[in-house]
Amino acid sequence: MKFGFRWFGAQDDPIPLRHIRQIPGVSHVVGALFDIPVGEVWPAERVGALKAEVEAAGLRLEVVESVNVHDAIKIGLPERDRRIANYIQTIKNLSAHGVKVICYNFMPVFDWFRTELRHELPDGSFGLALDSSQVPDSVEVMVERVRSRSGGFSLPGWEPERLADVRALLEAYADVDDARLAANFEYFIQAIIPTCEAYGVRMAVHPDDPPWPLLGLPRIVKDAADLRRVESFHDSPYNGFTLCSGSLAENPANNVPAIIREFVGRDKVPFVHLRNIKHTGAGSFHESAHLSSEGSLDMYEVVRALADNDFDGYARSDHGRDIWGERGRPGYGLNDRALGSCYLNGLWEAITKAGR
Ligand SMILES: [Mn+2]
Repeated sequence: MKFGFRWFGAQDDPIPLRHIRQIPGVSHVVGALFDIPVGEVWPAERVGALKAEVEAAGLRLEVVESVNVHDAIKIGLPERDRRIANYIQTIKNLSAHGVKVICYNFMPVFDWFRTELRHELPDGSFGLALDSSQVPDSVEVMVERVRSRSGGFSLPGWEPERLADVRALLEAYADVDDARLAANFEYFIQAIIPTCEAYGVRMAVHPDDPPWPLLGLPRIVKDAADLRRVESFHDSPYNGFTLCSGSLAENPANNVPAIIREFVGRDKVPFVHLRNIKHTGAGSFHESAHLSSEGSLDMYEVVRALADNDFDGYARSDHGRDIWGERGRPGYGLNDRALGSCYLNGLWEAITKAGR
């Protein structure tokens, strides 16, 4: 397992690379070019500059999160072929600089969804939370709520430019049901995977977060059955998954260790996100510290499922809380994600050594 840490770039992340370099066990940065509009080509020289910056700090850049998929592709508009051609060029440009894995998602409109970005926990720390009773009827209210509570950061998937007319965007999805979204997903996968195979870049779709429909929008990457359908679009190690323990576990019916065993066992998982959540009611949860004792997920079983299947892909600690007075990017402060990295590396060492 190669351990990484998500970083939002020197312009937009308060955490310097030299601090990431000091987290024990972390050797990779999971990065992106956050300023390139969705659907445009990532210029090769910009990718090369990012890689050089990361390597100058003693870290590696082999996983990109995310190259987002343009809404025209998800909706199936005539413009999609041009957007797919751009995506294919981006895959080639990333490959030219040694990127091995692209994380992405196929969620309409919203990449992730929480009602609270600064939910106070009993120990005085703050984490993200979704309280299903607090989801507003109006998407404009929701967009404004996220914007005003983001602590001044532009949050991926909630870019103000893209959501400036969120009502029109939602209307564009009016005829896109589960079946149509799945057909558009299959069209995209069949178009890009031959390039991925030729250029050695593995696609890794992130599960829907949360894994259920919201605001009338379909969700089609929610559970093991959905993952098997995605797999069937083009059966190849290059058409794989970012198994995110927290996103999948938000639905208590998802058995996360079993999902890991199934898909890692078939070599379909180049990348994992490891975090814990605590269920607080039907359709409601808050994010917690990474330890099993702090949430609803047995993280020992999650890491053991990876180790038992000789997982040799990339991992990172997912969302952390704000602790010790840090006011970080929501979910992406330094301190708690660093604690999570150490805990997860400790589980990995204990499990893999005991198995020898
Ligand atoms: Mn995740």
